[in-house]
Amino acid sequence: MVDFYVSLGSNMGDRLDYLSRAIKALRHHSGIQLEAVSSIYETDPVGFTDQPAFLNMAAGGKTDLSPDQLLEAVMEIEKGLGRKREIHWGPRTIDIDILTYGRVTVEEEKLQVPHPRMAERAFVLIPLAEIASVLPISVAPNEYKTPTQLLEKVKDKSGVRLWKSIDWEIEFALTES
Ligand code: X6L
Ligand code: MG
Ligand code: MG
Repeated sequence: MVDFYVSLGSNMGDRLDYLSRAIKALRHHSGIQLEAVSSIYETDPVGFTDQPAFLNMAAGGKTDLSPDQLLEAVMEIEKGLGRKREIHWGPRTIDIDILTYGRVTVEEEKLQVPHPRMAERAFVLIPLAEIASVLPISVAPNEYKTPTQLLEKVKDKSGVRLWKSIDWEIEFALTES
């Protein structure tokens, strides 16, 4: 079993419902044990800025899937929630990105772990720091930084606002079953 973390985002339709359904799908996957979910943040779009605000969150747990199988699983969930790949960096019902998989580094064409641009993104790091503040993230060979350390270098965090605090009832249900 390996620890993993994902980042989730939605900026189309009922954003909270898409996030909830994605969490539920991860929780019900036989190869995944979800153990933590963050609060939900409303975030200004970055990259392609002319699109609606996102809701972003992070989640983590343990898995006996390989990195490729985990990617397969999250892509299946995205597909089931109506994810269409239209505009690059454009609006999406749901986006699930694998952030870390143990201390494993993956450098494949369709999968890079740790997520290569997570270190600069407040919309990824702020939710992640909430549930995994001391997680070691490989930033160079044999060099690890925690989400908290990475956040110190992010200059502008103003585009990330708390939208819904961790729902302790959901959190409890996650860890109980
Ligand atoms: C220069 C060039 C600076 C490109 C930034 C940043 C590109 C992020 C793509 C960039 C650049 C991305 C989300 C988002 C996207 C999300 C928020 C991406 C891919 N996904 N904005 N933009 N939340 N707030 O989940 O992350 S598109
Ligand atoms: Mg993404
Ligand atoms: Mg993605």
